[in-house]
Amino acid sequence: MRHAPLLAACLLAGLHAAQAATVQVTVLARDGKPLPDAVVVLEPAAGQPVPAAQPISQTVTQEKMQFDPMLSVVPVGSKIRFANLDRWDHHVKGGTPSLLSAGTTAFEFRLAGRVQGQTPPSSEVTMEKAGPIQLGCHLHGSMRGFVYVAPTPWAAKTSADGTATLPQVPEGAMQLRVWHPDQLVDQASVALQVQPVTTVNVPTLVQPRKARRVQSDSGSTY
Ligand SMILES: [Cu+2]
Repeated sequence: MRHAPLLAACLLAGLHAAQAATVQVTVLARDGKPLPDAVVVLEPAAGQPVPAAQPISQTVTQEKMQFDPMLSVVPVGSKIRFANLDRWDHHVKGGTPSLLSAGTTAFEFRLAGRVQGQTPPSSEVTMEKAGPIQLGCHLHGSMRGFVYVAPTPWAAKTSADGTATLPQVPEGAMQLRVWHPDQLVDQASVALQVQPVTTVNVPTLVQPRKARRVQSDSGSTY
């Protein structure tokens, strides 16, 4: 009889650990509008173990002078294959945004232009370190892309409506981190108590580049 409450507590704890929640995040721009292409990452609270995510293989193409997808989110250890679909050369470079703007690259290679009927020239890079990687091209300054290397299995990018859904998240205390290619400063992470269905709105100070350009365009007509 004395052991019954303890047993019940253990069963409850076991059930609790097995629960997986769905976390829906809505990220908002500085003007309050939904912010697409924001990366949302959940990390366990301090002291909790971080389960490793299964690395994946993904392709980022260079086509019509653009990286496609413009932003990829992959777990640490994933492989990105860069494939040139244009008929002309590209010289792909990548590194953390601060390194790249200082002219230092973590990797770079030239990909010859695609020849009709042949496999597109490509090269593969393993993403060893968590964090954002900016992509560029030595030959075409307007080319810009990003790979966000996530430290946990719970990461995604927001769609056009500013939302991202993270499935299979364990319940409990988590830190929510938000990153955006156009952010000027790091966003503070948000403490989150994950429950079976968790929705959270994250306002940011990010003004996406496209919107800024529209603003300056209209500004020039004054
Ligand atoms: Cu190029």
